[in-house]
This record gives sequence, C-alpha cells and structure tokens, in this order.
Amino acid sequence: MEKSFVMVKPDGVQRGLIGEVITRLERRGLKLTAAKFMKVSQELAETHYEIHKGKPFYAPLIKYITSAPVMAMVWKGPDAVAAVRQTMGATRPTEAAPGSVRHDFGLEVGRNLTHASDSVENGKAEVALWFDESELVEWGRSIDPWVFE
Ligand code: IDP
Ligand code: MG
Repeated sequence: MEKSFVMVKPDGVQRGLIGEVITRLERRGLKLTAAKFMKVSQELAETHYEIHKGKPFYAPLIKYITSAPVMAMVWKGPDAVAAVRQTMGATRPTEAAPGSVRHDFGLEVGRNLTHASDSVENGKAEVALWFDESELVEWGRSIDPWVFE
C-alpha cells in the first residue's frame, strides 16, 4: 500500500493544529504508520528541500522549517499520496480547495502549515529520509476491511 510522508510544519504546530491535521487524515481512513515530534536540523531541512535550492524562497523556507518543532508522520493507504495532497490542498492557500487544510487555516504560501509527498517515488524517498525502518509500525487495524476494499 502507498505511503506518504506528512509533516505539520512549525506554523501548524505553533497554532495548535497537529490534532486537526491528524483528525482529518484519520477520518479519511488513512492509516498512521509512524510519527515523531522533532526539531529539524539544518542538514535535514536542506536535504528535504534540495529540489528548491536556488529558488528565491529557498533560504526563508529553510529558516521557516527549522524555526520550531514539527510533527513528522507517515500515512498509508490506497492512493495515499494523492489522497493526502488533496486533504492538505494546493501549495498556495488562496488556490487550495475549500475544505482542505491549507484553505481552511492558511493565507500565505510561506506559512502553508503542512508538507505532503507529491509523488509515490518521492513518498518512498521522504519516508526513508525522515524515518528509520525500525520506526515504521506495521499493524492490523480492525476497521481496515471497512475502509480498504
Ligand atoms: P508543496 O509543499 O505543496 O509540495 P512546493 O512547491 O514543493 O510545495 O514548495 C515547498 C514549500 O516551499 C511550500 O510548501 C512552501 O512552504 C514553500 N514555498 C513554495 N513556493 C513559495 C513561494 O513562492 N514563496 C514562499 N514560500 C514558498
Ligand atoms: Mg513539494
């Protein structure tokens, strides 16, 4: 089953929205596989956002993501990458669909509350970057047959 790396960014943590984000993903039927509350090192931030190096928002982005703790998670499910992106909403909160996290709680792209993997391939790479294999919890959820066909 597909895995998505999800992070409640420092603004989401500071605003008390960890529970809100988790609730929405749980309600959707996605399955929590790993979670840790942590400070992001400069090195981890730079590796995670390597693709954006050289862009005008890169330096502020690294500063933002290392400025306060984040909630890093892995969520699993059929089509999990697309499902999580949809629940989080488009990168720019003013372009995010009503009902999405970024729409409902955000205004500015530089304070858009969450991260979610944008492809299956990046999902795998990000899960491996942020978590040790031993931190991934494989578990049977009793409602699985009522959520997964
Ligand atoms: P994503 O988080 O929806 O995948 P990306 O384009 O990968 O969006 O950008 C990574 C992050 O960089 C965004 O979530 C946002 O925090 C920040 N960012 C992207 N574009 C801008 C911008 O134009 N100004 C400020 N920050 C930006
Ligand atoms: Mg991205």
